[in-house]
Amino acid sequence: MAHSGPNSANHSQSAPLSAAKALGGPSDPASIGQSINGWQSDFVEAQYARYQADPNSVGPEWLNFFRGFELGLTLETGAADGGSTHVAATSAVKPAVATATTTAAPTTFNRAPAVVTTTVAAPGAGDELQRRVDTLIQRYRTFGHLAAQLDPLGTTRPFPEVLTLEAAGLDDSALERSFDPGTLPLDNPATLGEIVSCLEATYCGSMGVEYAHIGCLDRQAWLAKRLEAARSKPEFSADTKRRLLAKLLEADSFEAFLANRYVGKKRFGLEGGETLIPILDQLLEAGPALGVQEFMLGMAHRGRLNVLANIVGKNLQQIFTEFDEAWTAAFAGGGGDVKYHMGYSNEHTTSSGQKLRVVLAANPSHLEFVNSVVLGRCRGKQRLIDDTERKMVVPVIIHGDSAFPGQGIVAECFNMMHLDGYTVGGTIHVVVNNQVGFTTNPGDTFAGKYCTDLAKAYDCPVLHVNGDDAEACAWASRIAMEWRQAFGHDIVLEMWCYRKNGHNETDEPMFTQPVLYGRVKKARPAFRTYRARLVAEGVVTDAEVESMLAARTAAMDRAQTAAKQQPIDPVIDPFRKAWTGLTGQYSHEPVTTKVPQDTLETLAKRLGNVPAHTNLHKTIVRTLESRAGAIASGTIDWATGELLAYATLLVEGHPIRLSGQDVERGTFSHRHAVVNCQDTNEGYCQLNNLVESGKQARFCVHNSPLTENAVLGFEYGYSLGDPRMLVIWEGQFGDFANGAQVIIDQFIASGEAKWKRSTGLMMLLPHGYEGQGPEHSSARLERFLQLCAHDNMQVVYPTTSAQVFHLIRRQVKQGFRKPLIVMTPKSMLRLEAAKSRVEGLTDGHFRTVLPDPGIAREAGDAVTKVLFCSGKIYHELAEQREKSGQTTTAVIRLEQLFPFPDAAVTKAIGAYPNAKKFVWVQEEPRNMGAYRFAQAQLKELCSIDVGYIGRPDSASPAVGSAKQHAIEQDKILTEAIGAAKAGDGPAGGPANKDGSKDATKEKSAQK
Ligand SMILES: Cc1ncc(C[n+]2csc(CCOP(=O)(O)OP(=O)(O)O)c2C)c(N)n1
Repeated sequence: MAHSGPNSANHSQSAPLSAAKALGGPSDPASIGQSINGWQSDFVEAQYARYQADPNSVGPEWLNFFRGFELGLTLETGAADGGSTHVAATSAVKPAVATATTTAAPTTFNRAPAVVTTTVAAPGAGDELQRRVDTLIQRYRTFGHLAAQLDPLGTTRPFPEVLTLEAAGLDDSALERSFDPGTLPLDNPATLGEIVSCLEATYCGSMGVEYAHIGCLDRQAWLAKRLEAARSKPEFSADTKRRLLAKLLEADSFEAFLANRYVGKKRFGLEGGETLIPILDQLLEAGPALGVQEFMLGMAHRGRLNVLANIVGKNLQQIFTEFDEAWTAAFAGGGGDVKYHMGYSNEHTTSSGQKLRVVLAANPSHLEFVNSVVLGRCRGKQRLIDDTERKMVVPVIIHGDSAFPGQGIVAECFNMMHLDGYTVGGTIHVVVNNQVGFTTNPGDTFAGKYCTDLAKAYDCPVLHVNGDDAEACAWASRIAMEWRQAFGHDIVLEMWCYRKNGHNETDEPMFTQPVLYGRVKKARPAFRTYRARLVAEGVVTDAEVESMLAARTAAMDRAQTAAKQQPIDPVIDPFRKAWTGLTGQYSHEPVTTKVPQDTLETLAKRLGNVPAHTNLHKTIVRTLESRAGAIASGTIDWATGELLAYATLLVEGHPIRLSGQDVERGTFSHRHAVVNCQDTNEGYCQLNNLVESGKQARFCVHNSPLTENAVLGFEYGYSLGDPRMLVIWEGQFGDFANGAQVIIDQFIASGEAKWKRSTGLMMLLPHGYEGQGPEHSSARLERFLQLCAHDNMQVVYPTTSAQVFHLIRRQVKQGFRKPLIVMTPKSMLRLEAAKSRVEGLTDGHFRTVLPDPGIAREAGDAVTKVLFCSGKIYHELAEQREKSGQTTTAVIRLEQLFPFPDAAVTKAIGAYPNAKKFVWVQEEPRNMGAYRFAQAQLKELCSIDVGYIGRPDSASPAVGSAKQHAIEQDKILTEAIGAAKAGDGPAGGPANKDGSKDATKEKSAQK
């Protein structure tokens, strides 16, 4: 037998060390025991030398480790044991891809049998045979899933060559010989025949498990133990079996009822995948004993109504009300959504009487985008109930086999699994693999063996299970639940099933999948299969099942009749529980947000605190000193205004979460909410050290991973989970937000209209034309404005630090929750004119419209032209006017663009009775920015016709050349105000009411 041992060309002295590190490295010392924890290369090499001389001279852990390592080497070289590493499995659903695939070499840390071998054959020959048996055992643990019987449609995959006796250097003659079975739950010695049948039963039945990729031996062993002890098929009690049958019956009869009573109506039925219901039910059954108080579910349309009815417990009368379309629009403010997108929540009682909450998040059609929303919502809920171990609120996400590998947000969410600011303690993923996506075959959907392959990159076990075997599915479900609670790590359960009908009930699948559907037509529903099995086992009688069926159908019948007589609002009132006392009703009524000066003074000093024994960068020290002295100086810059808003809210008991890329420092280096020690790099957050600990709420600030999509979804979800926390997402530059456009369109802008779900999420989007090119100028204000209707969100573009102070505080203090979209500054962060006097914070409130501070009240009659604008350009217009000596043009700022402040606008122009000309001025191109929106609103609500000054229509937001930008900007200002007088220096113009002054431009500090 060819042997690729340590002496082969593939072996190098440093290999064991790198393999040992692959076990988890220094951060995962538990993986192989104390002696390896140090990961000293000399030590590992010395152990290996001893092992080479005499395998029994090293301890059992090292023995196992090196044996696994060498096995990996042999498989990598493809010459192991005279066998082949070619796995000739042919997937039933991916013939083109899987036929004669060469398996990737297993990782070098696959666990070898943990018990030291005692030879039962003659010395020498016996050792060698035992080694081959060990190899075989390891191969079943690694590749057994390839031989598992997963397809309920009966397609089989050829038995993989790698699992044959011959490939391991054995043959039938060894079947009666005795060997050490290692950690297999068999007597020692056991015959090879017993070993093989144990392995076949465990790894090649209705469940195939992938876990050899997991980089932690303890976790591999945990799974092996559970799977092997039960041979992947535990003996369920008669009660459990009856429950599984009852859940299948509910799932089956629900679809049958709908198919019968609502012929031709789209419902995206679960037929073919009904075992999803017992799978989810088993999670609910097992959860409470493992500490779960709430399951937070996310899923797409397929089978959603069934889950709502039979897992979440949505009232059948409500569901039938939706089918009958018997509700009025008032049931769901703004028009609602189709029934298979709606969310629900309910209390659930397990068979043993334990209570828990089950929530299904509302979901748009966009597959998988709900995932991060579910995670964020879980995290918010975990914080609310102080679930620090993250075991009480558990996310369960149900995926489709096409969507899971296809949608990038799935990978983004896996990546967040163990990040400090985003972990939820593990997610249970259930992939409903119905072997088709709309009309697309698996071979066109994913590359690789399974649609779930992505999960392996994140060390998740993958349990592939045949949906026709309810008990195997139930067992997989329990393992998933236990794993998640034991390790706080994601796990994937892939249920192989089929889709009985077309993509929806009106679709014809025979157009595109005639062969598959030939088999589907002959398939027996899982309920009937399991029913027959339990009747044969004597667990139930046919008569009992018939009466269960009759009772269920009668209940649905009653609910349908009742729904016709008395339609029930299908949407539950969202302002309950954590949302009690809040509303979704916007109001322009000013909110009290001012703060007394002595409070501001104390907090500013705390914000400027240089922590003892922390060596800070000298620029940071200067920044902090200036913060500490801000109130005394009387002038508040943007960063201090923002931080004082946070600080005042925190000491008033309002927690805040700020997340996004580089938010701790701030992209433009203005915030420094966390300062780092120059010696240790340790971060210190003044906002969490404002007063004695326990007397302030927490400021949770997290630099996010580099995704807009998943993180914005997460923060949106968080804001649903905890409405009293101010949840803020900041874009690096505003235009990066379009990487999360689905979250903005499908959830933030329309979630309230579709699902009655309010959110107080705040988005900070750096915006402004400063010559930085097309990609760093625009937060696409126009897109947000286009989404505005029915007071669905607040869109603002504040121009002073006092305004941002009040704005942030208003978002928490107002009695309603609406998303807040803020165009935020870059260069304006350091603009003198954008600074406010302290009185701007100790007095006043956020003002939706700012009148012109440069035109005295008594000079209003002289004004003949009024410019309307929003944001940064105001300061440039004011500066230009100062330089030009203009006195007949007033500039009115719309600090809030939506909900449109028409009354405030009307009041502001009242100061200029002789104004004849009204113009909207902006720096964005005409087809962008606020112009078209503001023009329509001014016309409709204020009866003002405005002209336009700004950049002409453009396909790209801005030019690439800074010089060209400056020429364009100057043209706008000259057109709006007139030319500046030659030789004018920087302006030091009149102060706003909040104390800010006219412009002196400063350069952006953006790095
Ligand atoms: C992001 C997104 N793209 C496209 C679609 C249209 N669509 C709806 S279902 C579907 C197929 C999904 O297949 P799969 O994930 O296997 O789930 P199944 O429908 O088979 O349950 C597609 C492409 C969608 N809903 N969302």
